[in-house]
Amino acid sequence: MTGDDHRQASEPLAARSQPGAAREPGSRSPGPPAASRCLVMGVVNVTPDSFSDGGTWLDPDKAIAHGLELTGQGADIIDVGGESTRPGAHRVPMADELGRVLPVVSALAAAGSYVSIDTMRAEVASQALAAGARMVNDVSGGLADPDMATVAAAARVPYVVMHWRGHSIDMYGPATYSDVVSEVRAELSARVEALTAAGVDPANIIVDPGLGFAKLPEHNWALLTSLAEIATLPVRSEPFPVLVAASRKGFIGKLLAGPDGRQRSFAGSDDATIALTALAAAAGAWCVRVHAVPGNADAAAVAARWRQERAAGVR
Ligand code: PMM
Repeated sequence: MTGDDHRQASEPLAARSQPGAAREPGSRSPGPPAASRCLVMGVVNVTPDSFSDGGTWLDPDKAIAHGLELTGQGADIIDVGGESTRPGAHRVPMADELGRVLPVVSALAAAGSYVSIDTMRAEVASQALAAGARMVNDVSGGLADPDMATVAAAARVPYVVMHWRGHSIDMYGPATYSDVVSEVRAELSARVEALTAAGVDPANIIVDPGLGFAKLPEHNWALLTSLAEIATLPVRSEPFPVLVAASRKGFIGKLLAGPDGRQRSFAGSDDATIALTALAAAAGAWCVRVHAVPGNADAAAVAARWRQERAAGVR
């Protein structure tokens, strides 16, 4: 890898000259941002109660500064959310969600960050896109709000369709599967079919297995080791880009529990998240959604070099 390659690999999308990066906010050409490596999405939760960072970035100035810091650390995309989806969470009134995310989205977009809006509400997505967001991340895959498909279709922006079985108030009730990989694939495929029938361009769809959402640890591990199958859905033969959002989730903390059985802390799970980023990126993930950017950006660069070598030298 040359010095130029390395700079390219570690430069944030917002500053890079390639298809996704070159896209101006208004241009709305189909397809998610492209890169020669797995992209890194930095999380800005503007919430009082998200599971790992709730309350830390609720103040808009702090959230904006954090988003800029993540961009400076190499995040390609900044995912701004105003509603926690931690297990047991209640819905947040829409006015609160809008009040949390809009100032942060506007400021980060104006500063040149590539902003994704993490919401299940069509109206929030619509207002965030008008404020400069360039991508929609919907953990419900269009199920929570029937108008989301219309907004995503009209906006013609990249749209993350996550596998979801219901609101977080009952996170684990629906976590029953006889074959988690084939059931998640079938349910994601049905969502993609419904969304494309409603006008969403399939070229804009990114799929996400929804780690932790109606999933027990064994389900998460099965899905993580089946990313190629998640990408290739029954609905079409060409693979979809896959987003992996494992960062700090409880199944990592459980894996790393100490001899006393106490689960590893959220921030104490960051090194294991980096390990998962390397594995997911080497397996072809399109993007990882993470709280701590630098180590994950390095892992994505390592995996890109790994993939390049593997593709060049089948020896
Ligand atoms: N998880 C959370 C929030 N947003 N978006 C996608 N696409 N996939 C996820 O798994 C996902 C998400 C919850 O985690 P957080 O509290 O760390 O934001």
